[in-house]
Amino acid sequence: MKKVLACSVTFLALSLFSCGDTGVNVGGGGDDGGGGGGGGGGGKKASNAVVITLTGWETKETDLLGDTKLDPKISFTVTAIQGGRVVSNNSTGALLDQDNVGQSWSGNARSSPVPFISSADELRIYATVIEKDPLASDDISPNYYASWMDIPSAGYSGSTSIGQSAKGTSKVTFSYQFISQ
Ligand SMILES: [Ca+2]
Ligand SMILES: [Ca+2]
Repeated sequence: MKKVLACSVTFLALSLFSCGDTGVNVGGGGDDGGGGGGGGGGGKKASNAVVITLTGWETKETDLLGDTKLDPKISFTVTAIQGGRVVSNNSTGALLDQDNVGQSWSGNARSSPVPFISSADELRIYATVIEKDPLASDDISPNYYASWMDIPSAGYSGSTSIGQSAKGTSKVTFSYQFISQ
């Protein structure tokens, strides 16, 4: 399921992302029977943080003079939106920050828990990918983000990819685990 955002909402969320960005609705509520309840159902504990593990990155971007040994720095931002407003916006540190890794990477780079406002209507996870250069680094972040319209319950986990491997952008694959802390 996909949804196209109104420009105003996108602008409010993060000015880094231009109008017309598309969110990928990963689906909330969990696959464990409750579904769609927004974590409010009896017995389910609401989550207020998410642990993100970067597992893959790909691009077709090239570096100076066509060099394919890229130097990526990758982090994630967790944005909670309530009533059309951003109510929390927290980032992981860099989960990958290496030189000359090429145009793809795979592994397991796990974040600390990233907190968010649990009463939000929507939760988004954005990936930021910087291709480092000595003088002017390039932002090759995905043009997509993951979105949950119902905040998953604590214990819910899964994985997804956002974006595409192309010039000027990236495909980022990650897993997520919602927790209560
Ligand atoms: Ca570059
Ligand atoms: Ca570079």
